[in-house]
Amino acid sequence: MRIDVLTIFPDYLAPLELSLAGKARDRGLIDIRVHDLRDWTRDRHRTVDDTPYGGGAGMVMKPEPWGEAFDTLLDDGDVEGATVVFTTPSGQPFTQAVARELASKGRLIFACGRYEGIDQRVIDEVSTRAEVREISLGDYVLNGGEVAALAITEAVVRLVPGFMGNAASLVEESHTLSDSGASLLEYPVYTKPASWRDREVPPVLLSGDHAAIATWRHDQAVRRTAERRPDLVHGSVLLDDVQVRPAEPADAGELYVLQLACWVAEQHDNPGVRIPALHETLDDLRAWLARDTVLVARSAGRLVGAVRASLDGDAWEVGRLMVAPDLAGRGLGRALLERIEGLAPATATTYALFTGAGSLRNQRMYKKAGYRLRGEIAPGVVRMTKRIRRG
Ligand code: JD8
Repeated sequence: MRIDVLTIFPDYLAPLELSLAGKARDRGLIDIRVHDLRDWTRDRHRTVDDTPYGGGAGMVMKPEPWGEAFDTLLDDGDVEGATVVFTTPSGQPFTQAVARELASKGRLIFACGRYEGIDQRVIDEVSTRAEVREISLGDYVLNGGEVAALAITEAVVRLVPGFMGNAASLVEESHTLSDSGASLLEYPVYTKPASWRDREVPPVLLSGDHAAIATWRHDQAVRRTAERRPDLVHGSVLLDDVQVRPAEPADAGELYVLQLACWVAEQHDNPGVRIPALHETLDDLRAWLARDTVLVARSAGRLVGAVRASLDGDAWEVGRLMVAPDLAGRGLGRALLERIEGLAPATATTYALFTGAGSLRNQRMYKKAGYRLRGEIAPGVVRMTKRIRRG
């Protein structure tokens, strides 16, 4: 990726040398070039600003230096098609989703304004010859666009393939929409010593029980998100006190009832299709409960969801994903899917499942989670798979 930055304060971007971007540059992953806008002025005072038409306080940045700077940078075609980013308080809010969009581009040109802003005709004119994004770092007023360009560059560069040592760590981050669509804040983290100033590390983290650690971390992330960022929890996994844990034999009875309730609804969407879950005995259920990896979700003691999985060759076969019908649509199914995916053994290369050909709502949820239809495996039954992304 090539990144150009246009500014009247080039030194403001010096941190890019130091940080992440600096390392990316050294590894040839990123080509960052910072340009002084005054290099495109023609008067001996290298003027870049003038009084605003219509009066008012402050100065406005003149169009000519910008126009000529873009003439140079946009004609310097070593990378096909540039995306020009004007950082401005009146721009689209910058988010992790926007960072992912920009990280997919071959070239970015940041235009950092100062004073009261840049003559609007510059944005309008550049929009005729390049993709233009106007992006704001946040709802507060800075004195110029450089800080935003720095922050956006850091958030984007670290998403560039090959940049982060282990891409897996990107998956778990805050604001990284999980496969379940839930956007959760990070769980608390700890390192040695286990005891510090009479403060202990939560014992579960020292237990080596990865399922329990995953459960604790998810619940901590859910709790933190609910407390600090309720705006992130629209309809998602935050059925306030849902606890997801490995199933136990004692869950069998409730599980059997929930299974029947869920698949009766499925039968409606798939008339004439033989649905195994509706032809199982309690003992059949007890058998796979003991054999497979099974998670259950409880809310206020009530069994509200469950999912199972088992390894078949290199496929982590996910199945019996169920959510109490009265709690559907809150993201619990997607969260359970995410959790059971997280328990896939290292030898698994693919997540796989099947659902009713008529179960369009389920198929939509699986597609949103990254699964792809792989055709009918029996009359009225479709298979969906997703490759496991690791590292
Ligand atoms: C570009 C000039 C200063 C802004 C009069 C103060 C972004 N999240 C953000 N807050 N502020 C900016 C930003 C501020 C800028 C410029 C970005 C160019 N200013 C102006 C309007 C009010 N002064 C930003 N991204």
